[in-house]
Amino acid sequence: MYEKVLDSQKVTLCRQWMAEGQNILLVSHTNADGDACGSILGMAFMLDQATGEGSCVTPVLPNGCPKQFGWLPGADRIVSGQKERQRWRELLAEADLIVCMDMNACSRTDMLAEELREKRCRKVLIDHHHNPATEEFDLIFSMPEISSTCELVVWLSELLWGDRYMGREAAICLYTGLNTDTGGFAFSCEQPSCFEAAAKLVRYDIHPSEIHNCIVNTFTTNRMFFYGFALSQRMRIYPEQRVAVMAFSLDDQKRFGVSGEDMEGLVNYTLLMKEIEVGALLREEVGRTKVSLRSKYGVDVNKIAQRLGGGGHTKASGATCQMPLGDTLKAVEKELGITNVEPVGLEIEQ
Ligand SMILES: [Mn+2]
Repeated sequence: MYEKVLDSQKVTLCRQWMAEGQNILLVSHTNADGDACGSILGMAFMLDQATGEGSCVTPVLPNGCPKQFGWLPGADRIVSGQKERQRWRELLAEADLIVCMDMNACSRTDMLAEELREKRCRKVLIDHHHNPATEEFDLIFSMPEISSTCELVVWLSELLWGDRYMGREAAICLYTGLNTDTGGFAFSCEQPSCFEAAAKLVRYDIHPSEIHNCIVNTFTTNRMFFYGFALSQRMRIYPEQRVAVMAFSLDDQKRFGVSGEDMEGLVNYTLLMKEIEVGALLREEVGRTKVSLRSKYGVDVNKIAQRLGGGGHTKASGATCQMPLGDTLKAVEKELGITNVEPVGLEIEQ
């Protein structure tokens, strides 16, 4: 699969660098999702075997492994750049190979970005986001057309090492990224290769239903009550524009004791409405607002996110706006073609 895209000279070079690596760091983006966690851990399990005696492979996430993916095999190996600042600096100083995964630029690691950019050593990028920062890496495997970084790791590892180092633990991690980045094989999975990668992983004695339970069926009661509040009280629906927007203040979040992690996936609920094509979720943080965008038909929300200073994929993207919630809401609604329109209200017959 993808032999044509994954240039054999680049694959050979990558194999050589990985074999020569004594201290290898696998790094992904802040607020890691299933694909970020899955790709660095899946690759870590394979590199443990592919590297020589005495070499050290360390997965790193800027703000650690999110609680929701703490069950992944190897999650306890992940170093949090933020919480373990000193350890990160030591690891970085020692590193002779850095593999950045599921991120297109060092800036995606926020507080680690500058140190990462300035570090001089071999740097490889394995990713599926648009517009990779080509000047920041020595070797780039960038495939925006592929479902997930985890799928890319499945095919790249096959070219690197055959099936030699694939095993159950790596397969669980990689399947998780495939599952989450496609919303449970619902979008970004138009290519047969996505299912072929899943089929390949399932051969390693992994159980999709168990993984599904770990990924999806995990709500706390508070989170469930918050979703009820979000859908009934905080969703603005614009049928004419085929858009729905949810916005949450810091107070809303405090009231239910929920964090950004708890809102993971909430934006997708907007698209459950037949008439809605584009959904947005705004979450206020101190001094800034995070925006998530989703689209189910032809609208390219990556372009919209880019105009807001962010990016991502055609059907799923995001941005961080350095503005309070109200101003961000105005900016987002303007980008979505909503100006001077009243949202549809909840109509309940008394
Ligand atoms: Mn991804």
